[in-house]
Amino acid sequence: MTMSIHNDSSLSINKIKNIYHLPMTDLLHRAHQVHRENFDPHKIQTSMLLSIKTGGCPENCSYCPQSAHYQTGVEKEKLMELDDVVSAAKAAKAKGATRFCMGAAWREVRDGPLFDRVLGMVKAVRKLDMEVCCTLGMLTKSQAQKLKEAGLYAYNHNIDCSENFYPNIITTRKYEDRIQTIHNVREAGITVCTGGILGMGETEQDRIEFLHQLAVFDPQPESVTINKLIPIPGTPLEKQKTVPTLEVVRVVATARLIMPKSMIRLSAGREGMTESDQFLCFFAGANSIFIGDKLLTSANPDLSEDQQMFERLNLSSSDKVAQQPS
Ligand code: SAM
Ligand code: DTB
Ligand code: SF4
Repeated sequence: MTMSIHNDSSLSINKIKNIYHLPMTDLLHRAHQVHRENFDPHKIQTSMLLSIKTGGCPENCSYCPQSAHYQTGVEKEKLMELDDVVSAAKAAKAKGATRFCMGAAWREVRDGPLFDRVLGMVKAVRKLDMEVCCTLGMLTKSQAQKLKEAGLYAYNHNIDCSENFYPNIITTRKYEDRIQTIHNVREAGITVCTGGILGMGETEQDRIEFLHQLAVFDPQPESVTINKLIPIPGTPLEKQKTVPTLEVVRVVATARLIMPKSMIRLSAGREGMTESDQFLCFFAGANSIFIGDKLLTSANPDLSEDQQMFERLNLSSSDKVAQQPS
């Protein structure tokens, strides 16, 4: 059954628009208040990413360094071996990560030995007592079920932007395909991590519709990922202008108000944001980041820089690892 994209909800697009356009002082005040009601505002979850299968992806996502459609200098690599992934996960844990996310540049998962190897990775990382997350492209219901049985805690699958803006960015798959995978993940009992990218040329209306789509998932995603576009030379979006920080803050604050219990991850694009920029995002309700000097293929701030930022802002890494959903 294909689920509808917009289900019934009292959270109308207009209501979200009114929140998004509140005077900044009121928006920040309200978002921070809701943040405090639901979370410890001094705690930030730290996750680490590993690209287990890099480059050569058949999709044409206009932002992506790993798409085979563009010359970005990212070399195509084979799926990593189990032992190397386990070593990387142990190193991530030693650096304070409580969540480990394995990413593959695949359009979709195919059943067979490679998927079986990924299932082995999930099982092995699960034993290290971290939240295990994967982002592998589209999944069927039975693949989602197998990942769940292997111990997967979360699956990341981004809607990226509004449905209307989507065809400007990707034409090798449909928005509905993404939504369907998210439903498959949810049905298998895996927690949902989804979000998108700011700064791809979208309008404010697109951002509001994007936020609306995230908020009307029922239940709402446990984790919402907000990326600031990293413009990659060789991709169609290489010349995009940087999004002003206050626009990122507006999106984070709106997300916090309409999804009060979701973790909000300030993801790609922290490199180049000042400490005060990031502080505003944390104040507005962001409570998770990726640590380590590399995201999947692009740069992220050094761990020591983040540690110093945490000290100066009196933040600490949340040590709690969520219970596995039943
Ligand atoms: N292939 C899988 C998929 O598309 O779901 C998993 C990996 S894909 C790289 C994960 C997410 O990274 C994308 O959905 C996109 O939101 C984000 N991303 C990729 N390139 C980016 C960039 N240049 N700037 C910001 N975010 C980016
Ligand atoms: C997400 O929303 N952002 C992360 C994670 N989910 C997988 C990935 C960001 C990728 C940035 C570009 C790169 O490193 O290749
Ligand atoms: Fe990149 Fe994922 Fe799109 Fe492939 S499907 S081009 S890895 S974002």
